[in-house]
Amino acid sequence: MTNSAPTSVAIRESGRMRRRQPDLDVERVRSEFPALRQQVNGKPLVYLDNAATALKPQSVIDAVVRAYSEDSANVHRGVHTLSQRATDAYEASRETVADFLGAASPAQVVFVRGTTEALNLVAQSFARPRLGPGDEVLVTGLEHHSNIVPWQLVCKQTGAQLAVAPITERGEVSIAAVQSRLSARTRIVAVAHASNALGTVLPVREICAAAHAVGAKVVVDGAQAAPHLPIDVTTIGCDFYAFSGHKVYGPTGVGVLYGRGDLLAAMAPYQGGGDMIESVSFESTRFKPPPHRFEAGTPHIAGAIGLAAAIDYVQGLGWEAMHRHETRLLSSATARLLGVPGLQIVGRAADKIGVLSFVLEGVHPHDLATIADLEGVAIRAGHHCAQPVMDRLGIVATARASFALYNTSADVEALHRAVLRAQEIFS
Ligand code: C6P
Repeated sequence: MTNSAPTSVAIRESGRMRRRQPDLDVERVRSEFPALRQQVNGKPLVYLDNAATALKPQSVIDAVVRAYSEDSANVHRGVHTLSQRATDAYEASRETVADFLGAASPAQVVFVRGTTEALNLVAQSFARPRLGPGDEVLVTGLEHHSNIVPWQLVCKQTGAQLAVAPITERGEVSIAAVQSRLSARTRIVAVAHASNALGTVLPVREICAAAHAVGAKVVVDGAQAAPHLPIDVTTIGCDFYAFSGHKVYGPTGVGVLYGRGDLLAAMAPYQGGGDMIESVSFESTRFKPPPHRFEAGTPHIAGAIGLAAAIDYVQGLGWEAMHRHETRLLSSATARLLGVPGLQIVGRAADKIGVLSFVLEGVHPHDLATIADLEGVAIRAGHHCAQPVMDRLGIVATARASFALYNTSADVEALHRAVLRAQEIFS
């Protein structure tokens, strides 16, 4: 594992001793991400599209290379040494993920392709057989399409209705808003832990408690929270939790569905195929217990191993130091951009991850992102797969800068310069 693990230092605060992690050694962190060593359009890369996907540290790249160059075999199938090594590494990755999520057992961790597949799995395997006319699935007004469309599909299949808890003008979802849409008809509540378009962090713990009080199950879309906040599914109290490997500095094509043990055990398989069965005959098939029941076919073995390396990497840096660093970047970028005439920040929640969405008068977000790219600054523009958020706020798109642990105040300055450059060109 390559990381910049800080050692704890004791600081005196408010008259009592408290353990505080030292600040991130950002220059050292940056040296561990090879993609940052390049120039884009003749300028040093300033990567601010982390909500779309994060760059990968060398330790993750090495773990994936090792998986293919040394332990390159299928899992759960061979008695030969390579297959056993691959199986051990794959199953050890499951344990790392279980620990990362605070899950009670690795059996509660299902490897999938990403958040999208995890949410579809819950919709089809858990919700579909349990929903019917008169039932409701509750989402919020700031969900990513991946946490809307699977529920629309299952509602259509079962006759259930989709209900929506509204967001405020600032982009917040209050517990009162959720409660106002909960009823005895609510069977599933599907909510983001953090919004990709606005950065809002939702009160998922309170939402779980309120949903459980009416007998509903809660599915949390953790795609944007997992890279930024320590996750503990037991404390949150959710029934399912989904996240993607590529947003937590891991490989693409791998992600995780956490499910409560009793719920996973009561669910039918999502897909059929090899490696998910105990026995097969033409008359009947017996399925393996979870999690393997939900992992039909050859899984993304190197991806799961790379994901475990990514988790080791972020855990080694420490959540408190990362969070403090990203919060500082968000605050300084917010202050800097608010000083630009005609610029409006979209999403002003009190509790946010490092996502800064904005619109600039007279400049389409796509033009702004194109001009930023010419300056070497990578940001995203568009509806961010959250069209209902745009509709609610009366806009079609935003430009979005999203921060990660390797970003610096120099990156914030480069963003600010790129915004001013776009304004100058279009004025
Ligand atoms: N958001 C973004 O630029 P996948 O594609 O399965 O890894 O993740 C889907 C997804 C689900 N929920 C949330 C909250 C997300 O942010 C995303 C992915 C990217 O914002 C790509 S659209």
